[in-house]
Amino acid sequence: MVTIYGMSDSGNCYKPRLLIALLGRRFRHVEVSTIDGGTRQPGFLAKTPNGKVPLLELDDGRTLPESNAILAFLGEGSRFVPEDAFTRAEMLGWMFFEQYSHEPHVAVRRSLMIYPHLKDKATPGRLAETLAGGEKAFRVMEHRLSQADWLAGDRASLADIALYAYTHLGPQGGYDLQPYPGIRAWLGRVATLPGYRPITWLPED
Ligand SMILES: N[C@@H](CCC(=O)N[C@@H](CS)C(=O)NCC(=O)O)C(=O)O
Repeated sequence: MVTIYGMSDSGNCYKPRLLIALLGRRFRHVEVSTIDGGTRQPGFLAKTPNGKVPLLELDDGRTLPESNAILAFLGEGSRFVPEDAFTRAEMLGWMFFEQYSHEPHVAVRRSLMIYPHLKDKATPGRLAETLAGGEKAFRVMEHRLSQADWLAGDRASLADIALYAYTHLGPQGGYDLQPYPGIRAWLGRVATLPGYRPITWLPED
């Protein structure tokens, strides 16, 4: 059984948990937090020198960092990876978009707003910058989701899982999702996929 080292309230760490839930598979969760210094412990850094969660560990000891790479590995051959090469590339395009144009604003602003230890970093300038960046990302998503049910192709893919994670947490970062009816309808579609589990879900053992 695979192990995921992760922080339970992190959107990046929720992505692989959600995919595994949708696939009906099992995994072991090991809580490693940025808040208590867990990601900077020598034992964790020995597994992943970049010191970030999530980290996937296989039974043979191999490790894989980067949430979207973990999605690609766990989702290989599943219904969440389009067979058509162009649609698959569109899925990857949205996953790269998530990491470069969405997460650095939407996830960062949420962290600035919910974690007391980051209060000093939540300057008016940083909050304004991340608000504008996040709203731009939502406008790009709305453009697609006002015309289509899913981000790539005509069914849910890894791109939807990757972008769902922090988009549905947007209000915690002070984003108003009311102006984006396409995004709101899509959030509802993801949340009704068979096997869906919320971010608070962790396996029992
Ligand atoms: N690009 C990475 C980002 C991972 C990331 O930033 N994780 C945060 C928690 S959400 C973290 O581990 N931060 C610890 C640190 O930067 O020291 C991914 O998608 O997995």
